[in-house]
Formats: sequence, C-alpha cells, structure tokens
Amino acid sequence: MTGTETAVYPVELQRQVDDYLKDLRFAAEPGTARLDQAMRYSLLAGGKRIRPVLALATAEALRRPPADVLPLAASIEMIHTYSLIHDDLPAMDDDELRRGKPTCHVAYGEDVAILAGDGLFAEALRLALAEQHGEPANVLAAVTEVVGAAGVRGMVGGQYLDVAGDTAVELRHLHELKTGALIAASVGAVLALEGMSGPATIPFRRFAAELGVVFQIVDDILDVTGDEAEIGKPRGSDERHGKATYVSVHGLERARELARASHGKARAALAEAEGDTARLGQIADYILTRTT
Ligand code: GRG
Repeated sequence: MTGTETAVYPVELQRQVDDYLKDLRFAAEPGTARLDQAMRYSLLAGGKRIRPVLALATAEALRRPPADVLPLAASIEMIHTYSLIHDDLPAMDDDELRRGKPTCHVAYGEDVAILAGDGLFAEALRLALAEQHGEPANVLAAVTEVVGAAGVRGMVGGQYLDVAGDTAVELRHLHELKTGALIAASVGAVLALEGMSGPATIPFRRFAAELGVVFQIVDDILDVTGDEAEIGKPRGSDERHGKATYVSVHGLERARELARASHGKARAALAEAEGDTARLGQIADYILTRTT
C-alpha cells in the first residue's frame, strides 16, 4: 500500500483479546439464546481487534500487565462491533458482507440485528463496570471516556454527519468523530484507568488522535485498492454509497502522502511519551501498512 512491507502486528495481544471475547455469554434464559447467538456471530467474526489491542498495548506502556485491562478492552470491541452491525443495516449502508461473512441482518434478520447491536452496547457497559478492576473512580472515568467516544460527541455524532451528507463538514472532522474518537478512547480510557492526568497524558493523546487519522485514510485507500478477500467486503463501497473519502477528495497519491504524514506525527508524539511504548509504535506501523 505504501511501498513498504506490512508491519508486524502484535498477534499475542490479539489472541488474548480473542480468547477473552470467545468466553463471553450474554443470554440468561433459553428464550434469548438466538439473540446471544447473533451477538456472538458478529463479535467473533474475526476482526483485527485494533482497538482492544491498542488498549492492551497502552497498559503495557504504563507497565501494567495487559491482561489486567481485558474487560475494558473487550467492552470497546463490543461497541465497535455494534457500530458495524448497525452501519451494515439497510437503513444505513445496506451491506451484505462484513469480515468476509454475511452481515448480521443477512444472517439473522433486520430486527434481530438491531437488537444484537443494542445488546452489545449495553452488555459492553455492564462488562466494563462489573468486571474491570481498578480504583472505582478510575473505572468510572475510563468508562465515561469510552461512552463519550461512542456518543454524539464521537462515533454516533460522526455517523450522523455522514448520513446527513452536509458537504460543508470537513472530512477530517467527520472521521475524527466517526472512527477517530473510539480509537483515541482505546488509549485514553487506559490512561484514565491508571489515574493518569495532566501533561504526561498529552503525548499519548496526540499519538492516539493522529492514529485515528492514519487508520481512516488507509481505510479509504483500501476501499479502492484492497484485495476483496483480505478486506472481507467488496471494493468500491465508498464510491457506491457516494461518500466523500480521502481518495475521492485528494486522489490516491495524495491520500498516501497524507497517511504517511499523519503516521509520522503519531510516531513523533509517541517518542515524547514516557513508558514502554514499543508495542504502540508497532501498532502505528501496522495501521499504516495494513492490507486488511
Ligand atoms: C452505526 C452507530 C453507528 C456507527 C457507525 C464506525 C462506524 C460508525 C461505522 C463503520 C463503517 C466503516 C466501515 C467505517 C470506516 C472505518 C471502520 C470503522 C472500519 C472497520 O473497522 P476495522 O478495520 O474492522 O477495525 P475490523 O473488522 O477489523 O474490526
């Protein structure tokens, strides 16, 4: 994509997340078993787990065992999965393939898919509040950060700007809300959980914000140039949905330059952060060079 090899992804952190997610069950009675099945169908469909892996790598940077933050990290992935289920619905993007499999509404019906998304959101909060260890005030601050990023000032607000199609809204701003906020919260929530505040958090937060930009530009590039089997959905969906993207606005070459420039800024911010940040840097390199 950028003329470089795909950087190595921390698959051992991804495995920890996958193992944790696999053990989650939501239904408490036979009557809701099919809803549980639909939620787990999408949750376990094989995403890259970038957001929870970022959370685990942030814990590692702060010298806390990554496994300590699994409930919080899993809750972020559950919210991400809910957003994908709802984004694929006929009223939104009307997509039939996600992560290489039929979308939730194709597999389970539209009514169940809406409830599967709603269920994942609520169960994410329950999981983080009930299972995440830490000072109660810090757990609350961490969950507040995640929910804020998922709400109107973040993902849902960004999705609204997208569907409203107001051409005056700057592309970077739309994506900062729609995808950047939850990526940034994957780092920020762990800082909050550790009770970190003030100047020491600034480099981490700058890194995470810029990483969201890299992620989105690369996503737009892959929608045009990616291998359909690898990206798990048909190429060109942005164009079919008439979406303004970094590629449609700036062209492919400029979009690649912008991705490299944002990656450089993310790396520069990380260099200012205290702690064991090697793995966070590795994830930034992966996000720039990923093909899936
Ligand atoms: C419907 C409430 C609501 C929100 C939708 C994030 C979002 C907002 C929609 C997803 C649509 C989309 C494809 C956005 C582009 C960026 C993105 C989130 C890509 C998918 O994320 P990855 O690459 O997916 O992390 P995996 O499958 O690896 O988890």
